[in-house]
Amino acid sequence: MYTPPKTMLHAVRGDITRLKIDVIVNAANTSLLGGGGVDGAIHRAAGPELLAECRALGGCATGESKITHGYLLPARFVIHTVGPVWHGGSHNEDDLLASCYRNSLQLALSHQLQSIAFPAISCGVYGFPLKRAVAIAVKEVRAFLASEPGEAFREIVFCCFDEQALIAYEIETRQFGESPDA
Ligand code: AR6
Repeated sequence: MYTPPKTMLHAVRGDITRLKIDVIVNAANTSLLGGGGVDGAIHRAAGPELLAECRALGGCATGESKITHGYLLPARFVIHTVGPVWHGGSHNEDDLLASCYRNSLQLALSHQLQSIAFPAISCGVYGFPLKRAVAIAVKEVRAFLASEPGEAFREIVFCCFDEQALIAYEIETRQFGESPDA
């Protein structure tokens, strides 16, 4: 019986705009017209054509995702998703964050993209507690992979801008035995 290769799920430290991968995910805001943090970095690296394509998308609701080309980025596409702003945890933040991951994976799959990198959505300006967000991210990605028949992705990367995020992801992915060095 054919056993498809396992999806490589791992955390790396670095700048997501430098990754040569099918698609990177942007932690955007509902306007999709750019901002600070990873959003600003992605728009700067992709060039003005990205903003022009984003303008035509008409924004994006929290928890949802939209796709554009990558333009000057090494990544072929960008999936823009809008994470929740942290308001203490009782405003549906966990479910909305989980939706960002689920909808982004679904969108990538529907475009036949096989490698995808996520930043720590909502963990910067939007103030989501890092460990809690990382647990949701890893759980949601695993649930998505488990629900897909066959092998959906070759590689899923959690791209961490700082050491603290990297450690949090390494702990969480290692618990499931998915880091290559686990
Ligand atoms: N590569 C990877 N990760 C990065 C990079 C990068 N180049 N730059 C920052 N991060 P944030 P949010 C990390 O604030 O919390 C924007 O203005 C960062 O260290 O970018 O979802 C949008 O327009 C943190 O761990 O996104 C929205 O208004 C993570 O990316 C708002 O910020 C997310 O931090 C979204 O806030």
